[in-house]
Amino acid sequence: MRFTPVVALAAFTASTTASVASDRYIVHFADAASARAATHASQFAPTERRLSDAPRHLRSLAAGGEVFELGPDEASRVSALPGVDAVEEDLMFEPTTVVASLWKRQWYMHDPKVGVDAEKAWKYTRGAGAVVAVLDTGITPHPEFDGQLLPGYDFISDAGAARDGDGRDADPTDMGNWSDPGECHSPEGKASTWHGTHMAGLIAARAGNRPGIVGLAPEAKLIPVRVLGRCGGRSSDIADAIVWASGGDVPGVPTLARRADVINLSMGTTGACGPLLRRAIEQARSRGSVIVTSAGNDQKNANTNTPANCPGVVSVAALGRDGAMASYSNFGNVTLAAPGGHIGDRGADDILSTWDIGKRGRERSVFGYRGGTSVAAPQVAALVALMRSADPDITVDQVTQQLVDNARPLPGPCPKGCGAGLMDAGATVDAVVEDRGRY
Ligand SMILES: [Ca+2]
Ligand SMILES: [Ca+2]
Ligand SMILES: [Ca+2]
Repeated sequence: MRFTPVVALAAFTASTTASVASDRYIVHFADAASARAATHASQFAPTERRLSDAPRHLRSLAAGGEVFELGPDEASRVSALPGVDAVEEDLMFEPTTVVASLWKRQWYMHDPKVGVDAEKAWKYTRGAGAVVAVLDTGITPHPEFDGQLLPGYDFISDAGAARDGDGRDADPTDMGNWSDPGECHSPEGKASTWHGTHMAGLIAARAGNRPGIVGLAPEAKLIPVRVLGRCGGRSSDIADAIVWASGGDVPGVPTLARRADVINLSMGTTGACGPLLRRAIEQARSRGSVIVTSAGNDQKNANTNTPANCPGVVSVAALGRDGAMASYSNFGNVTLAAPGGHIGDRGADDILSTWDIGKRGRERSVFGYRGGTSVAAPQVAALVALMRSADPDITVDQVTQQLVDNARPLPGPCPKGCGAGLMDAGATVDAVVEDRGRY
């Protein structure tokens, strides 16, 4: 007996549950007769149909193919039926900066090869109770941060670099770090990067809102700390901000009620780790804050880049979409690696996060791609938040040890050294939960 597509479609869709949401798919049939039979029969589907009761034919397409409403589970099985050549999703197109759900584009979270296995970690925790300080260019308003932010601070003491009219203040809003031609070692000038906003989204963009992304620790809280302005930031401001974010006293600035569990430093410059940064980092560690830094994008050993070369930090190299060390990444003296995408032509192989569309001042919240060791570090910082959420008593050194012990082998080559391997959120949080109370 030969099953027609219609009969076969009806036979298996009955076994799917009503809880499976239907979606639109384009079914390509092998011949006109199969198409006619399928589309004709589905006209007799009940008008008050429940979702996924039966495939519902919506229309025939001028370029060939029939639009059906199918559950996502049904689609793959329909494609295997006799008489069906192919099934494709009726994709939702929107303006390039905003799409309905961006989870599929967050490959760094779930790609089986080079992703960090967020979903396994989320079986245990989404970061509730943990606090992450992001020392960066500040923060911009974005729907992804609604309810996610704790009060931050602006540590930029030079008003010209801060662009907010004064020195240090309690408002860490990013005023833009664009440069005019000839400024900041840039002959052509540069657009604002909204770098801090991008880092913050990777850590704790909230879950559940659409359109949107989700951070690796969506229930953790963010402390936005502004230290990088026009042409960058000074170690004097950065060191004070590290002390402050870790709960220490900085003259003239209200002390934090609760120190950050982890401080993200996606920044660097060539040189040794100076005495000031060494002391600030050691003090922060002694108060229980883990320091995560980018390894740097200089294609050199990370021991040439500071703060990546400061004692006691977790330094993070970057992997490309293929799982090999990214061409720009520093290497060698690093703790581990995380997905970082590419640099240059920004696209789907880069790391998607929160952004603002403004070229100078902020204008409108959007999502955008960025590559670099900068975007690798916050994924590790978010993992530290998950670890502290799972076990608030885990020490700074135990955090580092668990990150190293549970990293997985690199999917691609890194001949000059990527530390312990690829960060693995699932395996690491699993191990922290397993070891809880055993230290
Ligand atoms: Ca200011
Ligand atoms: Ca300010
Ligand atoms: Ca979101």
